[in-house]
Amino acid sequence: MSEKPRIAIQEIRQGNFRALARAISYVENGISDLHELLTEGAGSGDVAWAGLIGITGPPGAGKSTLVDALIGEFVRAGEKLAVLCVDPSSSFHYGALLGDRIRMSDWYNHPNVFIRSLSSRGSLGGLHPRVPEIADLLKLAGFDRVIVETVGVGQSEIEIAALADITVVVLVPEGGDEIQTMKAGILEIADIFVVNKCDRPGADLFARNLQHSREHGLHQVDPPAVIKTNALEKQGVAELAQKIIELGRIKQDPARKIPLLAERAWYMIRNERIKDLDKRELALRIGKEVDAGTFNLYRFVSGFGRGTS
Ligand SMILES: Nc1nc2c(ncn2[C@@H]2O[C@H](COP(=O)(O)OP(=O)(O)OP(=O)(O)O)[C@@H](O)[C@H]2O)c(=O)[nH]1
Ligand SMILES: [Mg+2]
Repeated sequence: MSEKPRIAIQEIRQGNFRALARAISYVENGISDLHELLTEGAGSGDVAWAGLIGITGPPGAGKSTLVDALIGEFVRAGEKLAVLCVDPSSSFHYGALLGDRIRMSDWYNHPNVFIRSLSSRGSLGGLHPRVPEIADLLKLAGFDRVIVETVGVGQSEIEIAALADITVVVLVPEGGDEIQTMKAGILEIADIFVVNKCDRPGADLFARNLQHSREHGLHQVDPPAVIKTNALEKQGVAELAQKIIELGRIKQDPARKIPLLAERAWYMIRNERIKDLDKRELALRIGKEVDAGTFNLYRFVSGFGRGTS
């Protein structure tokens, strides 16, 4: 059996982006995992890091433009930033297109900024199952914050909201109907609502309505902030960065962190348990039993659970 490729953590820590990109590919494609590295100590067990930021919202809301502007704020504050862009609907070609779009970022060649797109392969319409691990690798590599941009379709926004330390939902003034149809869970989980494209009519009213609905919503202890931005002109972006920094400090509190760590554990355990489940394989086995006239769904499932089928 060939050995798994080694993750060159020393080089990565020294800021070798090429080694980092390679390591992410290994993790993304399941060639290597970080378990050895991360179970050794400092790493995933580190409670006092609240730098995983999820940015989600409908297609075209201005998430990438906003992320670009946000990077500027954090870099000016002396931080190292990593950005992962996840496109749940990406076929191979669309994924490539997304990659090109990210490459147009102003920050692509900045030494303190690392930008990477991720496919959502194997994730049943949600996030790439290795996102928490990749975020931990980036943390280990010394990034102060990891921003994950997901388009708010499929399961990805629910998943990132559950996994991220801070969830930012980006909406636009025309998004009144979106609030009505927004997936259950997002309204409750969002830490910050951004009304982007506030140069467009209706932004003030929309922001006021959001403010109102959050005050009367099912909110946890802290109702989310509502911030208006014009990402193109970088208006409101400093305020957004400030809010993220402030919330990051609050969220380092271990008591607040435990439910989040439970979410991450659940996500990783679930993915580990289902990783060998393949629907085509199931169909083949079921087909054989149906042909033989012996098929019973419950017997099949319980037999499978015991690993005997
Ligand atoms: N008028 C206006 N246009 C904006 C603003 N922010 C972004 N845009 C434009 O909106 C379009 C979509 O912006 P993106 O940043 O690609 O949006 P996105 O949410 O990342 O899009 P997807 O990743 O495809 O879902 C682009 O043409 C931007 O130039 C804004 O504040 N005002
Ligand atoms: Mg985008």
